[in-house]
Amino acid sequence: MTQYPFIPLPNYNEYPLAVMRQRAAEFYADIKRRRTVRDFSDRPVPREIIENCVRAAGTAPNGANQQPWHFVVVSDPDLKRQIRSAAEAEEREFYAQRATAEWLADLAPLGTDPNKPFLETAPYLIVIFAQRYGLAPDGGKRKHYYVQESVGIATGILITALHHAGLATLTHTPSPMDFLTTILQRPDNERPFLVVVAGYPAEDATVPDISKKSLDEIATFL
Ligand code: IYR
Repeated sequence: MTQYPFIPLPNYNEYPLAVMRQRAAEFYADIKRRRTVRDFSDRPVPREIIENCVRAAGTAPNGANQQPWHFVVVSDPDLKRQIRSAAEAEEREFYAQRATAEWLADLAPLGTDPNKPFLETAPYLIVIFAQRYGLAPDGGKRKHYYVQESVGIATGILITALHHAGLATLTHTPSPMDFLTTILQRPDNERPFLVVVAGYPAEDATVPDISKKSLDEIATFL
């Protein structure tokens, strides 16, 4: 394979230090308002907003620029109903049998349960698929690298973009989630990674009163 042509770094913005300080502080202040929301409104959200958030996710750094992700944006009520029904069946099994006592005890403070009405209420379910391998033009398999890392970063950017646009999100991880492959008819090289539920929060939405670890707890500067 020949190397790509190299070009001068396009569109880099260097900010004066005072501006950089302010931008870092403002971004932190804004992103710390993000909360995982479980009560959604059914108010519609224009599709172009979601499109730009998905475009933002697609800029994520990733292994060998293979971009090993696919985003299925579900707004169709019948598909949402099917996803809710299958997810709730898995979750009932999870809460009743599969989860260990330790896991249930760790989840108890969050008040989650097998009922997932938001899967029908919210206007969008963005189902993120990880491409375990790619398909070459001749149909052969093309190895993908750092798939989990790449798709995880893209998902983080997606959630940040949705928050920045003014939407509420929920990261939902039904387990197992093979039903998403079937319902959404995805090819064999893809595995469901995570569901990001997006929309307006319900007017009476509540969230648990939890806090994040401090900088000292999460970071070491050497
Ligand atoms: N997937 C289940 C259980 C669940 C697990 C974790 I770890 C959470 O942070 C939240 C929920 C559910 O969606 O209820």
